[in-house]
This record gives sequence, C-alpha cells and structure tokens, in this order.
Amino acid sequence: MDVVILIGSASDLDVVGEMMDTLKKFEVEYTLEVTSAHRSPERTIELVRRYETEGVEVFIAVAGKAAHLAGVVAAHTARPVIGVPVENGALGGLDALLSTVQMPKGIPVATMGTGKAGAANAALLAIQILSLKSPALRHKLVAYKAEMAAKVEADSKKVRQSL
Ligand code: RP5
Repeated sequence: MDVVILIGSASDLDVVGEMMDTLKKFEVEYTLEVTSAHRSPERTIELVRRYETEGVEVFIAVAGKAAHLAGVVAAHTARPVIGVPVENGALGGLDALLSTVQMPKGIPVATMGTGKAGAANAALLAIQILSLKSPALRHKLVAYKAEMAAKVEADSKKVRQSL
C-alpha cells in the first residue's frame, strides 16, 4: 500500500472524492479507513502501527473541527503525514486548519488548504513524494502539469474570443 487515507468521520467522505480519483489516475495504491483522534484514539494508533509495518509510504489525514487526527498520526509514525482540514466547523474550517497546521516543533504535518481543493492537493503531494523513487510517476506528473498549462492557454483563447 503506497498511501493510507484516514478520515475522522464517515461525514468527511465527500471531501476526498477527487483525492481518490487523482490517486487512481496516477495508479497509486491506496486504502481508506475511518478513525478519529478523539472518538477512537486506540484504533487510530493501531492503524498507524499496522500500516507502517506493512510498508505504507505516506499517510493522509482528513478531519474537521478541532482536528487532531493528522497530528496524532504524525506523533506515531516516521512516515510523512499530509493533513487536510475539513470545512465543517462553526468557524468554516479555520478551526480545523489551525488545529492541523500549528504543530509543535518536532512533529511536522504537511498541511493543505481546506476542503476539496486541499484534498486533491494532498493526493498530488503524496504522488510527488512517491515520485522521488519512481521515474514513471515523475513522468506522469510532468505530463499532468503540461496538460494544466495547455488548458489555461486554451481557456485564455476562448475568453479572448468572447470579448
Ligand atoms: C471531526 O469532526 C471529523 O473529522 C468530522 O470532520 C467532524 C464531524 O464529525 P461527525 O460529527 O460528522 O461524525 O472529528
């Protein structure tokens, strides 16, 4: 398994659709588990230990509100941890963003922007990490960026024609 996605609640599932699509598109093996830093703390630690033993390369942790999932995962593994704050708290995701990003020195979490865009970027960052050891993934990333650049150019043409 290359990537393990941990989501703090089944209610976070709709945030990770494009994340999973992106991993599939790049043919990266992943799995997903629901586990909570607060509601199932022991299960969270067991999952981290199990997947680390099985050789996972990157963890992605997705959670909202007082989002401690990424930090707790990072506390229990030496693998890179990417955090995605979910925008479902009373503070519109700012709560989850600060809970995820403001880690104490020594326990880094690579924190993405909030919500679906952050979730898609988490997949891309995981792929970039995996590409350090995979020329095939590196080539796919280069092609992906070229595709994006071509789309921007095509969009510009369309917009200019409509002026
Ligand atoms: C967090 O609380 C979860 O990650 C989720 O984003 C949020 C709300 O969870 P539910 O009350 O919908 O289960 O722990």
